[in-house]
Amino acid sequence: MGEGSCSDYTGIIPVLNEAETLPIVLTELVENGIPRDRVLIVDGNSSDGSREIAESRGFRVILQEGKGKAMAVKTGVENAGSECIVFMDGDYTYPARHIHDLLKQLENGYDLVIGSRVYLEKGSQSTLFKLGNKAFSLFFRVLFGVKLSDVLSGMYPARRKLLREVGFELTGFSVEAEIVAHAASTGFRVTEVPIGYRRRVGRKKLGVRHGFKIALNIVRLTWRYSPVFFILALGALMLIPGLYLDMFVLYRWLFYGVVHHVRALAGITLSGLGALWSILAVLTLYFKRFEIRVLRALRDLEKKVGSEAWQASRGNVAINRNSY
Ligand SMILES: Nc1nc2c(ncn2[C@@H]2O[C@H](COP(=O)(O)OP(=O)(O)OP(=O)(O)O)[C@@H](O)[C@H]2O)c(=O)[nH]1
Ligand SMILES: [Mg+2]
Repeated sequence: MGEGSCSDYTGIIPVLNEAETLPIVLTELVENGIPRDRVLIVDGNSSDGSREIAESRGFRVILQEGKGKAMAVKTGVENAGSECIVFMDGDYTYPARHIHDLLKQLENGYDLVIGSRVYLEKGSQSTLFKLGNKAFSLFFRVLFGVKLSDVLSGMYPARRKLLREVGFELTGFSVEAEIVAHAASTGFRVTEVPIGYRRRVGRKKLGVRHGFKIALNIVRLTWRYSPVFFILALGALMLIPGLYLDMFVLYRWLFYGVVHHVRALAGITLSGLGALWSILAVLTLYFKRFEIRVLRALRDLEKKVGSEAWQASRGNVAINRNSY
């Protein structure tokens, strides 16, 4: 692997009414060696003076298109001029000291590096959120075969090439999940690095409502990235009433000598179809993962050719055409 340095990067911070925390976030960035001109604040039309706070400290602020964090991320990607982009929230929950370590992994050939929130400050994450995050992680493991522990993290560097391919169609707080789903399902290299996470200052914006939205978005992502699996998995649900009927018929026959012909037929049909659908669903998963492996190999090859051609154009190495 290896695809060029990230010395030129943009730090994108989506901000909506973060006047309380933005000053310490910006100070922390500078203290950690992040130059002001590498940071792009994407404002969601804040009414608390967040925009003015950032501008008065010499940071570049742009107004997002549309509404919601996903659209803010999209606006940021469209306005970032660099190949490497790193995202961070403006609520002082993500320590800026991790930025350089995360970017290093991009330089090591990854396309997306998730800052996995492992070192949690007490009270920084609710149980509901942890459950939702676990559900997403399981979803990514089953569907795409990637082992990630914090797909909803708001601190992650990524290559612009990947981000430009994302549709940004999921509204709400699942923009990160959409980026990870696109990366994992189309052969981009994804990894994670453990980071710290602080308790939010001020009122938490995530609630039970967002929990439902996250669940709905898992369904939408499955439909989008693996529709055949989705249909077959739904069909596999026939196994539950089918097995119930089978057990009932068997029980009545064994203990009471009563034979339920119609229920037996229905039970066998449902459980048979359900079993068949389950097998087909597992097979589609297998083929999906195979497709991902092929795409990943192609992307790796593309990077290798690209970086060698780039080096050759600088006169450093000659392209060895026999090496593929
Ligand atoms: N531009 C823009 N930024 C947003 C919008 N919604 C949230 N943000 C910012 O996105 C970042 C993450 O939002 P949070 O509200 O902290 O979301 P969260 O971290 O998932 O939830 P909490 O647990 O409440 O912190 C923060 O910097 C917000 O200010 C929006 O609609 N537009
Ligand atoms: Mg937050």
